[in-house]
Amino acid sequence: MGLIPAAAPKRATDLWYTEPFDKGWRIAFRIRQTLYSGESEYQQIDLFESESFGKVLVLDGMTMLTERDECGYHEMLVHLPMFTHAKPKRVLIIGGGDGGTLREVLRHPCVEEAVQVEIDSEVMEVSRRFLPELASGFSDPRATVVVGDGISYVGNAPDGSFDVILVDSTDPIGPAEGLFKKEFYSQCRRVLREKGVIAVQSGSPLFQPEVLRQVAAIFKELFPISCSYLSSVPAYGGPWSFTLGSLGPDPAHGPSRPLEGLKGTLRYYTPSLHKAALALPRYVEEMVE
Ligand code: AG3
Repeated sequence: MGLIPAAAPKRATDLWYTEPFDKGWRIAFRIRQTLYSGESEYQQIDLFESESFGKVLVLDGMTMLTERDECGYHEMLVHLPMFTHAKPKRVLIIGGGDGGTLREVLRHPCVEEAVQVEIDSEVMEVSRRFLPELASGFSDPRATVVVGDGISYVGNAPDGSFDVILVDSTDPIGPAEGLFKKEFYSQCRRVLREKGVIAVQSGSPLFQPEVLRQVAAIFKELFPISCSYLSSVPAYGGPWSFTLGSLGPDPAHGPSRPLEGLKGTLRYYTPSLHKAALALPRYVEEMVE
């Protein structure tokens, strides 16, 4: 016979993490449990278990991934360029400390070596500890992990030493700023082998249109073939853009090889989506033409 209110709160606290994408719009996740919070030499690292999107990794207050929708980001950053190339053997990953990009690269049996250059070893450690499914590639014998600055690594790398380069960076503020500049991309072009392909994350077309505009314009200058494409990542506010540059193969032709033979199961990328992702909404097309 108690007078318990119908909407009695189940817990005393109701914690939410929010990322403001602009002055009037933010994305929020209900936190079930905080798993890690610490400051590295480069940035603030937070990781929590959310109510409905699995674990969420946050760097400097910006959502990097959720377990539920990271496939929309990692599979599209990786498989579109990897299947555009006929047979990528040596792959360079800049950033991507959580390991998701490396995991996707290593699904391709033709890859002989994947070199990952990440500036913040603490992000990799946090991922190994709390996101083992994403970090699985770190222990693959084909993976070489370099803790260091991606810009100087590429600057010092020999001409024509990689088939595919993937840039999995944070937003262009803080440690990742230089990864969006023309000097860096032209060094990347130098380091690509003949018929090499590069793909980079180029920001939200909704909230960072100037990032996409700038990257697309630089790629157009530097690469004989270039294009931007979209994926859908709810944790980043909907559409997310990637920009690809190619010294030979045309991504518009779709995957160069059958998907059979790829290790594990994909959740997002398909051959039809490879082509479809290149079709842009009018407002995005206008940004990149
Ligand atoms: N890196 C790019 C995500 C940037 C998201 N930006 C934001 N939430 N403001 C993702 C890293 C995953 N490997």
